[in-house]
Amino acid sequence: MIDLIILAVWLMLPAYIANPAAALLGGGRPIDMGKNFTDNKRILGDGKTIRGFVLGSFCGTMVGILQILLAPSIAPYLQGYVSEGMLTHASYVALLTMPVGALLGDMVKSFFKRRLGFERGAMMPVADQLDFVLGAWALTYFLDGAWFTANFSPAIILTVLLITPVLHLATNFIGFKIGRKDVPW
Ligand code: CTP
Ligand code: MG
Ligand code: K
Repeated sequence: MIDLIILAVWLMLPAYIANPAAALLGGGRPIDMGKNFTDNKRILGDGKTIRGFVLGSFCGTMVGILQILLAPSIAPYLQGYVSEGMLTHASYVALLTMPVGALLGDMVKSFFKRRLGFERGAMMPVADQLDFVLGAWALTYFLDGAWFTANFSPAIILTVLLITPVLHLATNFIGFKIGRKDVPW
């Protein structure tokens, strides 16, 4: 089981990094330029900024590049935990699609949150925790389906769906404690 968790975190890391990086480094001009949708509510809201999107994607991609560079030295320690070759079968497409897809998924969720009347930052259980996972998977599947299906077995997908909410809540709690988030979710 621990092997599944290690591999799930390893595969998801560029997407996982994108969110807290956007929270730490985001701010400034909102992506929706402050505009309202036809329902007179904000299209996305002030929580989705251009800087957060760009720097969050950048950090996720940088972490993915580090992973590719480190994989050969880490792989021997994980022998027996993850199947051979897993850590070293890199996708240069996924380096971008995992973090960018994660933040696109987060944006799509905010769009629907606003339509449903949730204020910026209001908690929407499940959607808040899995938005970026679904976004990362969708964009990656679309642009590098071969890599996606080779790595994301049903067991890994289930593991990611189970561990992500826990990891997400833990990260957000830290963000709240250090004063980067107004709410602990
Ligand atoms: N953030 C950003 N740009 C993004 C995504 C996030 O600047 N594209 C920053 C914002 O400061 C945001 C914080 O990260 O407030 C936390 O992100 P998230 O929880 O996704 O946003 P919320 O403020 O909760 O807004 P929403 O209700 O729309 O999800
Ligand atoms: Mg939030
Ligand atoms: K989020």
